[in-house]
Amino acid sequence: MKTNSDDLAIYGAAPAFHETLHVGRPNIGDRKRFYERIDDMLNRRWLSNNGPYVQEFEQRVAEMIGVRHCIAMCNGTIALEIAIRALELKGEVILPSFTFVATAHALQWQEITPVFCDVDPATHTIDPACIEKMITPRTTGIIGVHVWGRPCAIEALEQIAGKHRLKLLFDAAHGFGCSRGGRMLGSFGNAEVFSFHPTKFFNTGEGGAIATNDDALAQKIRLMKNFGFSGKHDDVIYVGTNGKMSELSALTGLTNLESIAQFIAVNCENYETYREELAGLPGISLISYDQQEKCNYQYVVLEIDEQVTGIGRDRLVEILRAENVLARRYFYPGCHRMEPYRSYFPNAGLLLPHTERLTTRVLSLPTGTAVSQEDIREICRIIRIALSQRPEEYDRLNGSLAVASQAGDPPQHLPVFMKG
Ligand code: T4K
Repeated sequence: MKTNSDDLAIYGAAPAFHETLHVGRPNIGDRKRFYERIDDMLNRRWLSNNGPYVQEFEQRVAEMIGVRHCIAMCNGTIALEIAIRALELKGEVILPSFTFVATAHALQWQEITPVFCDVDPATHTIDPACIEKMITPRTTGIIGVHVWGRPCAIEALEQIAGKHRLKLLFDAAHGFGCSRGGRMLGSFGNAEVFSFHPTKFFNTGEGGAIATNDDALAQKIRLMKNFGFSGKHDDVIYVGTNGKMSELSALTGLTNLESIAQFIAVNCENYETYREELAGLPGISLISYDQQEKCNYQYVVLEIDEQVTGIGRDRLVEILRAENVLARRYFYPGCHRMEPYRSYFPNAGLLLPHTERLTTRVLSLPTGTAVSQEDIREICRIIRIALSQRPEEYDRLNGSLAVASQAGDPPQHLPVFMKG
């Protein structure tokens, strides 16, 4: 157990953890059920193309979120691309820059211009008050992102979309298992898109889904994800791609679905421990979740106010990484500062003050079933020690970080094969 700054690995002490603690370690369901289903799949010799596990998975998810259609996909990014295309979005689409880059890329990939909008600093989701002034005659839609599983201001977005006859799509990559007004995410807007990547609290290996209550849209999406095949052999009636979920992914999903109550309970307990252990630390705030709603508690996100802590977010990330705690700076630096967007819109940051601020202050910490309560207490102790350093110790910290970078140390977080 670390007790003071001399114990910090950044100053040469042994790291707190031998094995790296990650943000986004997959939650794994019952292995026996998993292997049984694999055997079943192999015996059946049906591995893809709308197999029985995919059909069962789609039905279970649709029931769980209370939506007419769930169309399983090979990943969340392709699901976004297909949803965007099926909704016939073109020209310009308004979305937050404070999201994973896949949201913007899914538009740009189809030569649709992403128009970045600022977020509400309290919720980290797209700020409806900023949207209307970004609407032009070329605007065809809005994409809201339920960042950290906290729902967007859905009613305000619906109202703006209705008034301007825009399509409304939600990137619900973080939002599986969460609700708004008692209604599960997945059933809002024209459609919602989930990611079931291993870093999400519920995973299918790789995977995603589009959820919608629109029958015609669902039918179009089904055609699009399967090359435009009508369902009859050799009969293509639409332009399509390959967005199909495999049977292996679907059976992984079916198995993990059986454990989601447990995954959420662990996440919730982890979140509460972080909350207790970090309580009262000046300059540190832990994002909150609405206890009245269903939440998956997948993200333990801190906001660091350097004016108060004296140590900025990036310094804290380095201190944690030296301890083998791979904290992540999601979503640094913001889509508008990534290519090709930063070349297309070099001044976008001027319109995104809250996004700019958040991307330098926000930090995600490890949680999920791979992290123990004791791990969390030790992470919190490290954060407390890091923040309790006296200003004269910051010079020592700056020195340690400079030595590490001059020595050309590969960043701790790179996989072994990428280290020089
Ligand atoms: N929209 C939003 C808002 C999203 O957050 C995402 C994905 C998407 C759309 C697109 O959905 P997908 O097409 O991915 O289904 C990760 C994920 O790759 C990405 O899915 C996720 N968002 C994003 C927030 O995080 P990276 O580049 O940070 O991944 P990586 O390789 O650094 O992994 C994250 C951590 O998880 C690592 O520390 C290691 C750990 N990990 C990862 C995998 C894959 C494991 O422990 N086991 C694993 O199997 O993007």
